[in-house]
Amino acid sequence: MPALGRLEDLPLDYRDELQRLNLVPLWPNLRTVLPPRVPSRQTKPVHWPYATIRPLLMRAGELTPMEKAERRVLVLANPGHGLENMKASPAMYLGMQLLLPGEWAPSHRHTPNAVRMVVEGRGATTTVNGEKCPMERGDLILTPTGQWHEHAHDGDEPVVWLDVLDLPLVYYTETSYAIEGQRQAVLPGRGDAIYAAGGVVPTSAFVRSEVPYPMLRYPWSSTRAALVALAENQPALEAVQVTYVNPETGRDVQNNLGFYALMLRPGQALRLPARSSSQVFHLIEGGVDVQVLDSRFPLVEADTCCTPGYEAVTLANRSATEPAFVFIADESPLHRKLGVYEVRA
Ligand code: 1HN
Repeated sequence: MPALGRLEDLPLDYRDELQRLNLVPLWPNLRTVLPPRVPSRQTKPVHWPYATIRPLLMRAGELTPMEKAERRVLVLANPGHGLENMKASPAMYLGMQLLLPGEWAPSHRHTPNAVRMVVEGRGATTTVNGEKCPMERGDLILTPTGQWHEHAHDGDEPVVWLDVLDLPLVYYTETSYAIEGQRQAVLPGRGDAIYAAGGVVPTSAFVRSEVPYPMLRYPWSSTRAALVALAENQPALEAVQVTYVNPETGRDVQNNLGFYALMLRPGQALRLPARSSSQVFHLIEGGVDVQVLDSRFPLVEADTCCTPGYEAVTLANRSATEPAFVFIADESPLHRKLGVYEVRA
């Protein structure tokens, strides 16, 4: 590729006049916005060990009452994007949220899509549009765009969960805002009960056509059982992975981010080929080494890490006798919509 003219090559008066008229020459910037073959990425591989987050989160519980926080969260920020921008990757926001016994995080709705992956504790619930979802370790709970949601805690130990939002994307498009609400009346009925069986969905046209997010809670016990069954029934399958889908459409549960659960067989090392999307890995059970570029992260339970797009990632189960279970989030639904999704061998 030939080198292109630089800004400094242009006479000062010409540059000044362009600037005054809000004009910019393309050629000095062309290779920056269109680099050869591989995009430039600000996303750095980052490991956030839970053992380092937890004491700081508990301290936040002492320092900042709910009334002063609304959501008591420590954001997992990627230094490559600038900490203040609160991005784990171009489109993903991550935060560890603490709710103490008796606390309530008030109802609101907003344009960004969110999910919660429960990390520790029992007794908390998230109510989404009137559906009260219990929160247990490994459960995935959706609060999609525009849905009222609030968190409550009737238990007796701290509850922590990982929030994953497409906030950076929604903020970037200047469409991010929230509306405060009232405490929700809890309605009867739970999507995770209605859709508990694979392969059958309610025939009712109402359920099938009118509810955009029919299932809001994906219990870990079911997801784990699905992975174990998949591993047993497809002994030759390399990537024992399931995708969290809308049970009515079979499509990704949310508009922009994709969510998956992966089981590594005892002793298994799995190479995920390079793909366009950044990825987030959160270890639910076991011990897994995550390797990308020059980084190797020895994840223990409740640890989280992220990896940039266009790089192969290898996940290795450190146990020779027990399986390991990983929650994964990525930006592939967004990439598919943009038409830029790719996997490279
Ligand atoms: C939010 O609504 C929650 O509802 C958590 O728990 C984190 C981060 C940014 C914007 C909205 C919640 C959030 C958030």
